[in-house]
Amino acid sequence: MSPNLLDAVILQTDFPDLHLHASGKVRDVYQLDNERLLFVATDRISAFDYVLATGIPHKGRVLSQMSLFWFDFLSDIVPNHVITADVAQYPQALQKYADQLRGRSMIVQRAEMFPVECVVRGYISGSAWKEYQATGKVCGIDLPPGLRESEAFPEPIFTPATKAVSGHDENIPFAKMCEIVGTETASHLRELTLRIYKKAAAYARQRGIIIADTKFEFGRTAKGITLADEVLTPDSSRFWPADKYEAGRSQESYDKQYVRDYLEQIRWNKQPPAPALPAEVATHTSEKYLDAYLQITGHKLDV
Ligand code: PZK
Repeated sequence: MSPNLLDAVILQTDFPDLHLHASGKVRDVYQLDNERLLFVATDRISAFDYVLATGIPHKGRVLSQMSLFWFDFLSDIVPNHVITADVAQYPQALQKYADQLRGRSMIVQRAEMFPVECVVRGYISGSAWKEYQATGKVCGIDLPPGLRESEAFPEPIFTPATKAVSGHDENIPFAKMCEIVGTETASHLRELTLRIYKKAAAYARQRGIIIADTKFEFGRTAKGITLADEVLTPDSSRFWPADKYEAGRSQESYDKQYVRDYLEQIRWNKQPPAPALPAEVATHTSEKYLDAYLQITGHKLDV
């Protein structure tokens, strides 16, 4: 291990001869050739919509390895975009970056991505809770009266969204999704999303984690409709510790609660620049990600 854990953190990778394909708050995708992309998870963390100045040790590897676990777990339901995460099998041109890539990257099949986010919610929280309180519906779906905050829906609900120009997701009715991708594809994506969520959430629940909601991105490849991006990580989902769950109030985040509490405590105005975190907040948060990985997969991630 590095003498100082925070020194080992990768906030920004350095691949001078690669072409960026897409860049997110905490992960980046590079173009390799017409068929393949290189997907890289950094140790960056976002909170209250901004990337913080401090990285979280091991976070990129945890999220990458957790996605790989779920891709395999779900492979009986849906094909996925992963070609390999074994750096020794990467093209020669990437071998000089092996130390930056190991454990936090994968080579994926390039897909024709559907321009919709496939969101599924098993429990009512966040924007869905606000909307339900105001209207009795969530994304146009009628729900029984009397649901309490964080309560499970009678059945998980599919609430698609599109990426708005702001970068925020904009919920759309299922009928709008049908206009965007076609009725047949929309129905197929809805069915896949619900099946995947139910299988994963039942598994995670047995292992002490409630997956309250999550978001999938799919694309079309030679294998047909293919699961892409990252899957069922704390960044793409709400994970709640099951042993602290109680309906009727908001739930603590499995991974980011300590970060949010710190940012509230220092009374950050939530405008850039985002502050740094004290080392103990970063290391505590790192432990939460490592715990989530252990809880879900049953193995420790090597640190
Ligand atoms: C793709 N994103 C989202 C944005 C990220 C990821 N297999 C694929 N084929 C074609 N395109 C994509 C994928 C995947 N996965 C996904 N953008 C393009 C995204 C920003 C950063 F890491």
